Amino acid sequence: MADEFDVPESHPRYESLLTRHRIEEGVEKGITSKQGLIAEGRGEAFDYLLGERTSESADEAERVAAASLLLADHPVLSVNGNVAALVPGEIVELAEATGADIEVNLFNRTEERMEAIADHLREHGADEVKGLKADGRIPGLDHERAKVDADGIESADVVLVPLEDGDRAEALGAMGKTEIVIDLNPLSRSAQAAAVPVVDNILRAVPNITAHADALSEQSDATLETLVEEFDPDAALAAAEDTIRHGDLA
Ligand code: PTJ
Repeated sequence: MADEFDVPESHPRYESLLTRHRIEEGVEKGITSKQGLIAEGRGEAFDYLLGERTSESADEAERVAAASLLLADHPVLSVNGNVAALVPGEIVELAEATGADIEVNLFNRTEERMEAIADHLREHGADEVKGLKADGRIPGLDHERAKVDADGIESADVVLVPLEDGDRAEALGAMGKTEIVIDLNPLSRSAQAAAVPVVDNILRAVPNITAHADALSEQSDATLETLVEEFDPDAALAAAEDTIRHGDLA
């Protein structure tokens, strides 16, 4: 994908332009929904106000996200149309580093998009992609949005839900799952519902969670549990909101 993108890396808006290019291609390939373009624009505005970098508190949340995934009995990484367009290979690497399943789970679910995303993930190295059986349900949501795999998200104990709609993030939380949410808006209901809110661009967050997982892989469960227990999600959200409201954009 990126090879058809001819903006030089030295361009000051390189990352942002690459992101737009990937999302646009995602729409053209039938992976990303048109609403995904709007979501991308909203995310960019928050990223700009956050300084387009991983803050210290986001890095800490990413480390805790890695610890939660490593501790989980059945971790699942949920992939929607934006995630598939932006970080397909990086999601596969995170799944490998943490032993997680990958499941396609769409807000605007159609069988064509489900298949296109699963194929795209396989092209990027995924062995198994869940979500197509749809023999499980998230209680409290309407039919299409509630569809999950019984041996995937339905039976997961820890779920990574990046760029998620608030309703579904809350419904997954109500199922008793530990939710790790990646969302650039610290005020979104998804981020607020998360046990581990990661307020960072998914482009930076996913590879950084993988790097932390690799670094933590030899640690004892007790050490990982301490990291998770000491994490304060409200403090992480407050730090991000403070940067957005009072940060220095210079
Ligand atoms: O592919 P589907 O059908 O599952 O639909 C996916 C979208 C994203 C369209 C759907 O889930 C949706 O409408 O989401 P929202 O409610 O717009 O929420 C998306 C959130 O992701 C917003 O809070 C954005 O600020 C945030 N966001 C957008 N781009 C990024 C991001 N967060 C992290 N990294 C990004 N690159």
